[in-house]
Amino acid sequence: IELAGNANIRLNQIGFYPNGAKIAILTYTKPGKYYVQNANKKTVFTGELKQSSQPAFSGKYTFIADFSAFNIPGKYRVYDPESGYSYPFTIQPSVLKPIADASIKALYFQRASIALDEKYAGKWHRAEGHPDEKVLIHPSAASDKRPAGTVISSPRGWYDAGDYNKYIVNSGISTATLLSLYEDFPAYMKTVQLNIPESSNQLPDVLDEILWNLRWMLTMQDPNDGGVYHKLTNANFDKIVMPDKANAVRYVVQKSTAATLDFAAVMAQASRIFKKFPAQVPGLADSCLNAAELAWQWAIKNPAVIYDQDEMNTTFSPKISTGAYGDKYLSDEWFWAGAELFVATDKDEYYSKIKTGKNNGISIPASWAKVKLLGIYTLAQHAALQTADNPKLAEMEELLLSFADNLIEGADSNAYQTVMTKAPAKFQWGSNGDAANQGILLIKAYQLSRNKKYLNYALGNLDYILERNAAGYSYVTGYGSKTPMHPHHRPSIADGVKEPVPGLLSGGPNPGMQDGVKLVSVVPDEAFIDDDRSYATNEIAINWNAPLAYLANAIQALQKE
Ligand code: 9MR
Repeated sequence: IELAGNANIRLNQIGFYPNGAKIAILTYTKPGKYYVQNANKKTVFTGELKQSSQPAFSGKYTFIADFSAFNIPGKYRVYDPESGYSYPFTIQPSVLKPIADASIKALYFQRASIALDEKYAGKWHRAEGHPDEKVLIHPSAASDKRPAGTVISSPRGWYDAGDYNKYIVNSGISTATLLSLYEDFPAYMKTVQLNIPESSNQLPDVLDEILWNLRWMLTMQDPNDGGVYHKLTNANFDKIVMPDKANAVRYVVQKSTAATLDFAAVMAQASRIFKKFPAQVPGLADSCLNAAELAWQWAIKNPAVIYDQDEMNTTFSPKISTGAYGDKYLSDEWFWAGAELFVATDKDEYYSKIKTGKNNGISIPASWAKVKLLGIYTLAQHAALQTADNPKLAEMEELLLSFADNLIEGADSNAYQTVMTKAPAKFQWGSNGDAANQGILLIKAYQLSRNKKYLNYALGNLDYILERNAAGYSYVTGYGSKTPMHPHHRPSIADGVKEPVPGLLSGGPNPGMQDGVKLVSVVPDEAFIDDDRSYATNEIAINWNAPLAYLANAIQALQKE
């Protein structure tokens, strides 16, 4: 049955695990009772609304309906006379599995250099785009061995976002996040079937999907010196066309220290994981580790080569105007690469880079530009490597838990009852990615401590993403009653299919309006518009989908806890 509802009542539009927390937030009501009703409008649970102790960013207080105690599987809505009915939701085991799967499958839909067959892609099937077998060395990247105009082959990889370029820095954190998902939940991830072209082989599907990007990343290293090109890109963003119609000349541009260290970190982590699959991917783990160490050597010789696109454009042509991912602060990249290489090799040379600056300058959550936390995760999870001469490692676990404690402190008093909505939250470009990345920290804290409060707040941020939020959207395309229909995503706009490609996480609230599209509200957590021109709020990107995939799959793996 189709059940109508409205967004006056904000809740996870997909649903809840029987034994899990269940919270709805009411935005226009007054104190009183609320009801959970089944499809026949029969009341199955009655509760008392509780006013939030702090207002939302809008200044308005909300009312909280906590029906966690109700645990009978079925399809329901929350009802309150002032607000009407919520969108319908389901209570059942594995209720979030479809979205957990879809969040990884979304990366398949982002694949360059392959046709998406109907068998795997359904109505979103499309022709191959960007074979990337003839990519030019841009003048900014010229060297003796590879002068400008040299042709290299650099196929595969995931398109970064709504555009069709491939950027190493952003691929780095995205690939690492998915590798961590596998590494942290191997038993569950082995059961996840994604219906992708490699599904019948002997590798878990998530690793097959990762390989599509990892193999591309390997081609971005100059074998002559180990340096890694910052990105593979057109000179300018493509028009809104399907991938096969986007045929601009492609370049690899200048090598950068950030790209090279991110690459080193990912390859070291990948070597650890693929070592367990010698029969399926013979030699791959060794190739990854060699590539990582070679990259590190380049970085040692070139410790601070910043990718400054504006400055590059003053010297070289064609000028490049696509995403810059230009990070000026590299101590966190050094730390992350050092940590991954240390864990992979146990060599002092890497350890010496992580000895210093334990605690300062750590950005929570991690982001493409701030990756130190990724190194902390790895060190905390490999505490077995501790020796008398590296006492710092012993502190990593404590450090991680203290970050999680800071994050959850006071979160139950805000209007949406989530870590994400705790003041002074920054709703910046890709804020939904931040919500997911906070969730990862909380999941890691739960794994280390087994304290369920972290798991509950991680689930709270997933609920936030799936509509328990001020904008009233379930931000994952195709999952929920009110989801973005017009993401800034070239294939979704150009393919002639009404529904956007499914499983994509929209960037989310960001009052910045960097794209010039006027927003109805610039209240930080409401600053969102489902308009495909609004790339500052409604684009999709691999570095937002990857943490969603981590969070949703981790929650699904831990659903019985
Ligand atoms: O996610 C990136 C955000 O942190 C930056 O503020 C923004 C502007 O530089 O760029 C975002 O990344 C975009 C990239 O540059 C190009 N592809 C689309 C990305 C998502 O919008």
